[in-house]
Amino acid sequence: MLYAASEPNLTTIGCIPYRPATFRATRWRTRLFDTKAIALQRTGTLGTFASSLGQEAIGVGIASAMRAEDVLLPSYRDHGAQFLRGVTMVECLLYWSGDERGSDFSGPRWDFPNCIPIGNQVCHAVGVAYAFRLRREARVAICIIGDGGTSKGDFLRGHEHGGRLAGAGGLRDQ
Ligand SMILES: Cc1ncc(C[n+]2csc(CCOP(=O)(O)OP(=O)(O)O)c2C)c(N)n1
Repeated sequence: MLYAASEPNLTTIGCIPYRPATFRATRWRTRLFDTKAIALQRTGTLGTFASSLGQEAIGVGIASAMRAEDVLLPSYRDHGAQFLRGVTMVECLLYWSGDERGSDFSGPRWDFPNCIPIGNQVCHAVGVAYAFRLRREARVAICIIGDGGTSKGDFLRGHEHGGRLAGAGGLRDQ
């Protein structure tokens, strides 16, 4: 779902060009990373980890429609989107090991860290979109949420406020 003052024209707002090879490679990298991370977690090396097995294309697809200056507000299974936007695997592993330096991304400096509380990222995304609007910046805030999150108050309030704001914000229910 995209909140926009007018119907967005994806060719004119300058999305990252769709490159099938990069898209496929990032999907596979995400799948391989996932397999390895789960193995590390099961053997006690990694504290915890939220698998994105089978839904890699969602994150990668969303990120491939974003521009570098847009802002991603990920949930805990959005590694594919983060990798395509330039978050490194080392940062991801640091984060899941409990080291917050993993959220200090060397690539997309303005992207948000993983949102663990279900639904909070929707309100954050609306706030970011509101800031863009006040600053008159042509940027988009995108958050991703699971099915269960859509029954949370934060989702409903964020959704309502985002709709009223009709600013530049996006919400993807995976
Ligand atoms: C506010 C809040 N309540 C409960 C939890 C515990 N919790 C972690 S994952 C999860 C299920 C979320 O399901 P869904 O939104 O469908 O996303 P999925 O994990 O299936 O991608 C819950 C309830 C949480 N993280 N945050």
